[in-house]
Amino acid sequence: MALDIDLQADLLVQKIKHYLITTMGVTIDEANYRQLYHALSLTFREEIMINWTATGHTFLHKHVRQIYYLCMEYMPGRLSKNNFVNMNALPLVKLILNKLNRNFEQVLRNEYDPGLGNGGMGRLVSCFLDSLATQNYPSRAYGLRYQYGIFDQEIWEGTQVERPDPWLMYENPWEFRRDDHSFPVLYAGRLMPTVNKKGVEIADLADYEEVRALAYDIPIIGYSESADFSVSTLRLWTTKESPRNFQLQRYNAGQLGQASENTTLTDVLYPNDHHETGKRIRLKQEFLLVSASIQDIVNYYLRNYSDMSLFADKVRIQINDTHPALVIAELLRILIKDHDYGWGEAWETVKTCCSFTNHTILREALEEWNSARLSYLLPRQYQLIEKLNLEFCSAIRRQFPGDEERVRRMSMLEGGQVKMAHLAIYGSHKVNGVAALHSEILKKRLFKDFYEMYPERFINITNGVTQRRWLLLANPLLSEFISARIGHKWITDFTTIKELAQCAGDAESQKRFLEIKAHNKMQLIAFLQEKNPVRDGHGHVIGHSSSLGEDALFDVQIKRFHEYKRQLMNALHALILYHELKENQNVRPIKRMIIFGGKAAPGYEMAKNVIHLIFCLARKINTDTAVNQKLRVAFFENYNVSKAEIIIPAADLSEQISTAGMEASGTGNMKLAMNGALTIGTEDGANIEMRQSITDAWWPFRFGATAEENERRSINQSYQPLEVYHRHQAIKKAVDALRNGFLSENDTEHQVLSDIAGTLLEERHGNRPDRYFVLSDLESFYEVQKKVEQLYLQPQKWAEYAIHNIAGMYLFSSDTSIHNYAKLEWDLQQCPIDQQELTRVRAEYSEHDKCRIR
Ligand code: 26W
Repeated sequence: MALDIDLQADLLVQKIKHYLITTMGVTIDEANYRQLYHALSLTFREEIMINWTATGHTFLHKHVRQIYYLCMEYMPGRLSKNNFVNMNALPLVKLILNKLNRNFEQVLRNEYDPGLGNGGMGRLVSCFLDSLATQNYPSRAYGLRYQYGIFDQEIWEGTQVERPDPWLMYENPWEFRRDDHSFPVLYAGRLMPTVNKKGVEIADLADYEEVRALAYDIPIIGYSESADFSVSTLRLWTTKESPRNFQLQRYNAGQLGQASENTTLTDVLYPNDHHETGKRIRLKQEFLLVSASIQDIVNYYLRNYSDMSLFADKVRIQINDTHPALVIAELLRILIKDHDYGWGEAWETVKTCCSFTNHTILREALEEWNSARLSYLLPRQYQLIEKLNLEFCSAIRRQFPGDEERVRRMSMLEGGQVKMAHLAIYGSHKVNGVAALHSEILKKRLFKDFYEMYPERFINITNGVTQRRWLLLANPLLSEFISARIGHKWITDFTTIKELAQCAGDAESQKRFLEIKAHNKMQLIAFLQEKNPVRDGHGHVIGHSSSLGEDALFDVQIKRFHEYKRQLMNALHALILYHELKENQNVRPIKRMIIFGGKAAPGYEMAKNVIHLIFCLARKINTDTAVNQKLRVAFFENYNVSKAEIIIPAADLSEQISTAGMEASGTGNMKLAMNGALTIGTEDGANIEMRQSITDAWWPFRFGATAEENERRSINQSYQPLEVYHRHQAIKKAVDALRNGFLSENDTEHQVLSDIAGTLLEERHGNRPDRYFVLSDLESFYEVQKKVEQLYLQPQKWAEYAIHNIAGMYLFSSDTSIHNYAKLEWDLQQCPIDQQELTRVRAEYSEHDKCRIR
C-alpha cells in the first residue's frame, strides 16, 4: 500500500537526517548544500539497491540471455535528477527539499557531470543504457572509470585551454566499489607453448606484468511509473585502487614514472574524437577493459551454469566501435586455454556471441596498432590474431581465387599494422552502421570487400536518443504540453508522439508552444549572462556573455569541433550577416542569436583555430552598437550533457551542416528536433531519415551537395573553391576579412585566421583546398538561411512546423534502436523484474529499521 506523498516525504526527511549524522556527522541545520546532495542521494539509493538486487536475482534465476555492452566511453550526464525522474519520484524529492527549505536545483548542481567520453558515441551508449533498463532487457555495460574524464574547457581570450576534470573530487554516492569483483590483467611476458585437453596449441605466459582491475558499479535505473523499476549495471574498471599495481622495485630503482604506470592506467580518457592516437597506454587501457570484462562475464556465467555448453546461448557481447575489438582474440583464448574448447567450436562461439557497431567513416579514426607494439604488450593475443589471419586469408582465397590484391586489402595484418576493424568484422556475426546512409557507405566503400564476402553480416540500426532525459527531464514544460494533448504513453513508447501532429494546426497549441520556447530561452539567457564566463588571456573572468532577448531566433550549433562538422561555415555565415547589417540594419528582418558550444581535441589545431575565430567574431559583433541589437554570437564554454540540457530546449534552429557523407548519424540533431527546433541541414547521417519521417513538407531548410555529389567531386578532383570565392562577393568579403586584419587584434590572431583562410583556398600538406566543401555549400546555406528568416517572421506558422517536427520524431527514440539491436543482433528477450523476488528483497531489507543498540 503506497503511503500518502506527504507522509512519505516526512519519513524520507528523517532518513536524510540519519545519513547526515551517520556518514558526515552533521545535523540538518549545519549541513551545506553538497552534504545535503550527498544525503539525499544516499536516501534514494536505498530504494534503488532493493530493485537492483532483485533485478540481478531475476536475471540469474530465470537463466536469461544477457547483452554485455563494451565501450571505452560513456557520457551519462548528472545521475541524480535522472534517477529521480526514472523512479517517478521528482515531485517527492521537490516536496522533501521544500520541507527542508532548500532549493532543488541548487542541491542537484553539486553533482559533477561524469564526462567519461568524448562526444557522440559516448552519449549514444548512455541513451542506450537508459533504454535497455527501461525496456527490461537483461544487460550490463562495461567501461573504464577514468579518474579524469574529458577535460574541462576554458576559453582564454579565444584560445581553448584544457583543465583536468575533477569529477571525483568528492565521494560519489552513485558508485559502488566492488572489492569482490577484481581481476588480474596480464601484459607483456614470454610465451610458453602448451596444449589444452583437446590438443589445441595455446600459449601460456611467463614473466608477465600483472595489473589488477577493480570494479566500480553505477546503477542504471529504468523508467517506471510504479515502484517495480528495473536496475541495470554500468561496471567501470579502475587500476588505481589496487596497491599491488604499484611497482615498488622500479620505484626503488628511481624510475618513478614506470613505477606508477599501472596505477595510473585508468587515470585519463584520451580526449581525441575521430582521431586515432596510437599510444601504448591507450592500448593497455583497451585491453584492460577487454580482459577484465571477459573474465567477469565468464565468472558470472559459471555462477549460474555448471559447464560452458550454454555459453554461446546465454552471452551476447557488443563491440562498440573498434576500441574493444581485442575481445575477439581474448574470448577465443579463454575458451581454448581455460575451458578446453576445440579451435573450431571456440571460433564459432566467438562469432555467435560478438557483434560490432561502427561509428565513423573517417579514415583517420580507424584504429590500427603497430604489430611490434601489440605483440610485445599482448603476445598471446597477437599470436591468435596471426593464426586467425592465416585462416581468414585462406577463406578469402577460396572465395576469390587469384585475387591477391583483395587478400592484401582485407588482411588484418598489413604493413606492420594490425587493423582492428578487420578483426572486429571477421569475429562478429553482425556489423552495423548507425544510420541508413552510413550503413550504405560501409557496404559500398569502407568495408566493401567485407560486404562482398559476408553480405548477410551487414545491417543498419539507426541511432536514437532517450526521450526521458532529453524531453521529460530537460524540458518539463514541453513534456506537460505533450502529455496534456496525447497522454503520457510517449514516455515509454515514443511512436505515440506521432499523434501530436493533430494539434500542430491548432492556434492554441501553437501559442502555448511559443510561450514554452520563450520561457526556455529566458532560462538560457539567464545562464549565459550569469554563468558563462568571458576570460582574458590569463584565464581571469572579466565578465559574462551577453545575449539578445527571447524574441531573437536562437540559432544553435553544439557538438565537438571538427572540420567536417563545418562550424567554420556557420561562422562565415555570421560574418556575412555582420557585413550586410553593417551596411544596412534593415536588410535582415529578424534578430538572430548564434550559439556555439563544443570542445576541440587538444592536438587538433584547425578545430582550435575555428574556436578562436568564433571568439574574434563574437568580440567584433557583440560590441558593435550598429548591429548588436540584431545579431550576436555566443560561445558556451565547456559544453557537456548538463549544458546541453539547458541549450537544447531553448533552440529554434538546429545546425546539422556536416559535409554530406561524413557524419555517421548525429544524435544532437534528434534531441534538438524533439525539443521543437527546426533543422537547417545537409543530406547527411540521420538527417535524411528525419526528413523522410517528418516529411519534406515540414522540413524546409535542407541544403547543400549530396554525399554522392561530394564523392564524385573528391574522386575527379573537380572542385575549385577559388571559383566560388571569386563569383560570390559576400563570400569573398568574408574570407578576406580573415586575412586583412579586420577581425584580429594581435599577431597570434592574425596567424590563426589567416591559416583558416589558407585551408579554404590553398593546398596544405598535400590536402586539396577546402576539402570539406565549406565554400561551395556556403552558397546554398546562405540562401536557405534567408528562408529561415522569412518563416521566423510568422511565429504561429513556425510553431506549426516545430510541432510537426516533434511529431515526426517517432522513429528516433533509443528505445526503438534497442528493440532493433535486440531483434536483429542479439535475439534478446525482455525480462521484467520478478515481483516475488522484489517482495522478498524488500522484506529482508525492511528488517533493518528495527536494529538499534540502545
Ligand atoms: C580512437 C579515437 C576515436 C575515438 C572516438 C575514434 C572514434 C571515436 C568515435 C567512434 C567517434 C564518434 O563519436 N562518432 C560518432 O558516433 C555517434 C554515435 O553513433 C554518431 O552519431 C556520430 O555521427 C559519430 O560522429
